[in-house]
Amino acid sequence: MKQWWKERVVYQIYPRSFQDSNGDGIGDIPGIISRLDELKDLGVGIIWLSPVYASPDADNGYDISDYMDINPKFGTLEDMDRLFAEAEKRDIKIIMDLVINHTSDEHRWFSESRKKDSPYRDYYIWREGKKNGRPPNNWTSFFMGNVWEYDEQSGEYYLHLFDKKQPDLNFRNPKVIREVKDILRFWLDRGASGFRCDVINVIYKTTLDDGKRAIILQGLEHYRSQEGNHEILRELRHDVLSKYDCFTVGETVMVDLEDAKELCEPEREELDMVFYFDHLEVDRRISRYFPKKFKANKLLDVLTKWQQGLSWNAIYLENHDQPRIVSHFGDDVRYHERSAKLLGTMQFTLRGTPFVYQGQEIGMTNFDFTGMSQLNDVESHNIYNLMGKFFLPASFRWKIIKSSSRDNARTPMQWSAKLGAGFTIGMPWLGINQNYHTINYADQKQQPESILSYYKQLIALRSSSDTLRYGVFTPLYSDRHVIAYARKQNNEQYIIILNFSDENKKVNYRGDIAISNTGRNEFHGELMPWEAVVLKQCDKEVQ
Ligand code: TEU
Ligand code: CA
Repeated sequence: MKQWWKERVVYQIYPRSFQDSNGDGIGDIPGIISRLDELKDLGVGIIWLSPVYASPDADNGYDISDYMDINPKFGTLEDMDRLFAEAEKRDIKIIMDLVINHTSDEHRWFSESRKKDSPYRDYYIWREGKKNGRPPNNWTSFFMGNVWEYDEQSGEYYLHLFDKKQPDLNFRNPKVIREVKDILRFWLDRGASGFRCDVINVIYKTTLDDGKRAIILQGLEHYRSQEGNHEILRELRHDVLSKYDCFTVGETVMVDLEDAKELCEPEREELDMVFYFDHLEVDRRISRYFPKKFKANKLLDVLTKWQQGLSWNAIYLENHDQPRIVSHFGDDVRYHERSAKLLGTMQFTLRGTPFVYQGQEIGMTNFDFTGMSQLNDVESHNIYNLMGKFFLPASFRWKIIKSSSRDNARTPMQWSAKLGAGFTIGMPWLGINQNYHTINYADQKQQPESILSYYKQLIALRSSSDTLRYGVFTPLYSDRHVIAYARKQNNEQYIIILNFSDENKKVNYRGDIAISNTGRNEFHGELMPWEAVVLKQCDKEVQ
């Protein structure tokens, strides 16, 4: 079925790194407003705003202390209202980040909850330790270590799947669900068009029994995609979301295709789309922190599974938790521009709603930091320290962090070659990548051959083609370096051919070019290094 959120392109803003307006080195809401015209120009139709709520920023806003107020670093509720209005003027919708698995430990609910006899006690998950003085169970956290923190004040432990400053809410308590509904209504009434739902498939903990032994996320089987979780999603949809013209995309962790179907197939009436991680993990083992060799055919296998398995996909290559895609799947040294364009070509020719992360449209690369002291990310520090406990050498630990740290995606947006990269006139909260002199928005805006200009063309192409938005996906060919697939609808077909290598490659396709990252007009079967071509065939040519 056609839907507006299937036709528009989403752009993710990580507010603190997007645009500073007052020189304090932190991006803010007035800064976002000042860049709306640039987003419109790119062809963006929806903004996903990473958290802007009140927060002590232990995890950069993913630890919320008041869901109905704005972090003063970013502005005020009035600024937010102005952002909704200014975006609407430009026909840009906004979805908010809904972080409800946990709150900040500085949320009023949690301060109350620390008192044993408070009506808020049951808003969180409190347990006594084991007799031998050990924590209540053996679960391990997403950010490493145990999930339990002992609280002196009440003599019990509370559960936190993420940092200890992010206590998990208790979704077995109907009052918590009621609070969430109020939060949804609050933002929908103010102008939000939906939500990106943070770690939404782990909010319901069925039991607190010990988990079976596992290298990562011990205990997962007690809280991943549980029936109770599905029930809550249906309830939120039925009681609130269905009353508005809005959509949801769930960030769903550790999901396989079967899980994902249950979370987002339309007849389930839970979520509209999910972010899964399979495609980004084709060159990783166990987790993001353990790389292995990239093989293009493996990527096509994974894409095929999800393209054909779900009725609608959320297509993303980057977000604020992942290294930059041109540094990950591309070649950010020798073929920076061409490989960035190839990856964009892939993203806009797959079936699903495309999500572009800020800076991706200019090919921003991983950070150029040289040591841990330059990093901010809580997860990176936790992991670096944990590896230290296992006596891993510092050089090895740094190598792992350098390629996988979340700060790779969080360095400030490179708007121009001016001091501060056009992001700030002050001291940026996180170091700016020095390649802003050569990789920046202002220069690329002037250059018809730039990555930015190519993204505009890709977005325009997708917007003009029902086949590219809704057509059926079919894999055609793959080897270790090259993949090809088709998108087809009625009597029109596109063939997409991508060369993930720095060598020339031959394939058996010919035809007229709809778009290519080398600017060629005809294709006779030979690909240049990192070349992407999209062929268009009509009528009789299509079998
Ligand atoms: O991320 C959840 C998640 O599982 C990861 O991608 C996670 O960041 C981790 O790196 C796994 O290695 C979401 C948010 O996107 C992230 O920024 C938050 O830190 C996290 O939830 C907690 O709210
Ligand atoms: Ca600021």
